[in-house]
Amino acid sequence: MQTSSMMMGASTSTKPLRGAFILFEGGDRCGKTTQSESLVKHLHSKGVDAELWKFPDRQTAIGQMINAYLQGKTETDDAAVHLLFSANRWEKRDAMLAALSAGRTLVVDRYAYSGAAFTAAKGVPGLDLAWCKAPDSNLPAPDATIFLSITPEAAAKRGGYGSERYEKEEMQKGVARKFEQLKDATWHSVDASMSVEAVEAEVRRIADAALRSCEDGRPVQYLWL
Ligand code: NYM
Ligand code: MG
Repeated sequence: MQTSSMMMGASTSTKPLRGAFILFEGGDRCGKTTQSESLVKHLHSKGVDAELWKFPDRQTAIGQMINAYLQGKTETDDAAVHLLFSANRWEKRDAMLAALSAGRTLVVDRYAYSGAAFTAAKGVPGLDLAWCKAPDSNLPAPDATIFLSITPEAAAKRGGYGSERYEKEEMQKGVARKFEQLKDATWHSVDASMSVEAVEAEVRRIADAALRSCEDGRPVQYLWL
């Protein structure tokens, strides 16, 4: 009896294992929604405590301002809206850290990399990549960023872009170039033009490795890496 409980104690450790922060990034129509939902289902099927989060979170007061802007219902200064996107992440920071330390894995659909890439792609004087990155500095960083890579031409063929702001081929090309400059140590580029199943297999491999690194005691990291 004593031996088995000691063994359990040894294998589970006193501090609960933290969850992993797995981020999906990419241009519009790259398959992030399909893949992030599929990954969460897969993790659940393996008994992993996992949740899907999405940025912008359009539910909050700040998120509603962002939503109105994306739908073209309001015009907002480019710098001001950039700071709203960032604030929309900051207002979730405490909940994010609490979930991770409670052992919950967060699968996140867009984050600070989208924030920097989309605003910097506008080419507004003064709003360069360094300026765009600054407000997100010190937010929790992902353990793995899965970048679903697809050419804007191929993405546009997927039933066309939606009608939201930014969903234009020219803009998406600029965004792709900015993402290229944002690659860091967390980055895993996956060819999103492959079949859904092939992308899923790659995604699961990357996610498994991220979960294992957190099990091995990797602490939460902070932007920018
Ligand atoms: N977007 C998203 C930004 O411009 N800045 C940000 O910080 C984030 C998180 O919002 N075209 C853009 C990228 C998308 C749009 O996202 C809405 P989605 O994933 O299409 O709902
Ligand atoms: Mg979109």
